[in-house]
Amino acid sequence: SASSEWWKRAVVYQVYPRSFQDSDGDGIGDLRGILQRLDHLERLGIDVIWLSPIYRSPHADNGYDISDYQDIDPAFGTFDDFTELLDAVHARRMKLVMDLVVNHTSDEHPWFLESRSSLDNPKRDWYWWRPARAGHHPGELGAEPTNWESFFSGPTWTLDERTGEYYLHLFAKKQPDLNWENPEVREAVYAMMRWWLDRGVDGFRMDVINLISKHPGLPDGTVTEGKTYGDGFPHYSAGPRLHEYLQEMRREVFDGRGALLTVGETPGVTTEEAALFSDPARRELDMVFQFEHVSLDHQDGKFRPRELEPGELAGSFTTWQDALAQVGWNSLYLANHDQPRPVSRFGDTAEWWRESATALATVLHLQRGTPYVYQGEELGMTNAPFDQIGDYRDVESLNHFTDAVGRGEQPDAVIAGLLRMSRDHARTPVQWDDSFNAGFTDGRPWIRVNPNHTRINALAQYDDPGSVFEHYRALIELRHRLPVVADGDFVRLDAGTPAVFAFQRTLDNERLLVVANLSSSAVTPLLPDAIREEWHDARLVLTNLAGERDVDAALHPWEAKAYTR
Ligand code: ISL
Repeated sequence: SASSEWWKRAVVYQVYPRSFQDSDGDGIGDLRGILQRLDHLERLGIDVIWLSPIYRSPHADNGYDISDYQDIDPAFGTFDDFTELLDAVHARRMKLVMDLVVNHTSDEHPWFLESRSSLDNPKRDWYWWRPARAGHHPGELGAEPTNWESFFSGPTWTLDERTGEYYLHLFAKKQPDLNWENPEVREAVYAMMRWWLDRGVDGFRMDVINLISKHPGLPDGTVTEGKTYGDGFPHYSAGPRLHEYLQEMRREVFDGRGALLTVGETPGVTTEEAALFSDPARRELDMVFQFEHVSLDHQDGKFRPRELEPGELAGSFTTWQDALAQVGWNSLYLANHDQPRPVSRFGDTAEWWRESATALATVLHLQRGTPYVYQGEELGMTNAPFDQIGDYRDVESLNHFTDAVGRGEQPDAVIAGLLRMSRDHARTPVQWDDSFNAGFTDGRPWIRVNPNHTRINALAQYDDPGSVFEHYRALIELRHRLPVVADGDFVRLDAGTPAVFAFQRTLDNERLLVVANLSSSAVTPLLPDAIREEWHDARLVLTNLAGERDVDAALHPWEAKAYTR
């Protein structure tokens, strides 16, 4: 029903608490800091906050390694702080969605401590333990049970000396994978989820949820030339019981509860799978995050990226719009805490910073689906100029550096890759104003503040009608005001040049036309005659430049326009 699908009209804002706002001067963002900045979110007009993990954690992966699912990490505050934040968010008629990280726990979680304590511990089977490969001694080179490479470099298996067996970790050594085959694991996770919902949270963003079912037998992956490890992805993703688990979770956790949001993070998901996950009739998830558009520039791995060809980004968006047109629902995003800043990656920070940040936002937000804004994106924050390894904090970047340099790559070349693609670009503190440390902290920030905060910051953008912030605010307002933005059909239009992304949205008698130049050169779109006639003299509802108003006028670099009829 319409009310249960409230998220079709919603815009979600992701808060990465460590980098959002520090309230106590320890240099780490916290819950009271978020409370202090709720005005910013209300001003922007978002409906939902997705809060990255705040649970107790050793912070090997900034909280994506959880040692207690039902407690707040002291670095972020107390449970009372959390309750106060949740109440304040609700008082402003916003919702709060939590991050759910249940593919793995921390190796310091009591479940894992028990599991590793002996071969016959009742929780032994809660994780993936395997002996050394046949014919190998534990600890020997190549003795790992499979040849899979971890997301964060090196093997996915670590030997535990005490019992002489290996445990599986698709991510860091300190993130052992839970064994979802074991029904006790699933019941413990569901009970924990119900506990949070009972406390009033409004749903979950589910970390790497398509990795929870592994293919039994755990076969080796293919080793491509020049690589030490194999690609285990086909064997540990989208396993045979994945949909069964999600349907079970839906029954055990969500049935009979009110207006919640569930969004799965699903790296490598295909359009066909995404339709299955988000088909309401199948009762799994409301929507998933797909990764196609944020993988287009990966070439020889993510740290050796390539430039995109004109039109590639628009082409990928169109594929997903078309694929989920009848069944399922798209989530729309350019950024999150794992991705470089979109204006640096897809736009032009040299000459067209403001124009490209707003053009990219326009084509994203005016698609069909639920848009997600990542903190600082609404200010046009850029990648950080981190040219020394000491600037970096992220476990993925640091492991990659050690690994690549260990294999003989030049440190400078490895840094060049990090300068393009490190997750730390998303994790520099939010730039609130032009003061020392950008208003983020009175102390020493855990990661360097981007020096361009003197130019790019929230305070400078509020109430400036030409600012990136005001453009995001206008896009969000348009979605709330016009049903066609939220739910209209999407049809890509041929604009005669791949640099221009043009599309039409239709809902009953309401129509929206978007024409955007996603390049740093001026171009003249050549729209189909019928479209030009129909939209001649139409009402321009949104633009990022004071250019020509006609639908077929020449477009300035990164000019984006939206019309309604
Ligand atoms: O950024 C990536 C590495 O290149 C992605 O592959 C990322 O690891 C993947 O999308 C899973 O991300 C999620 O789970 C990770 C955590 O580090 C990420 O922050 C989280 O978003 C493990 O929990």
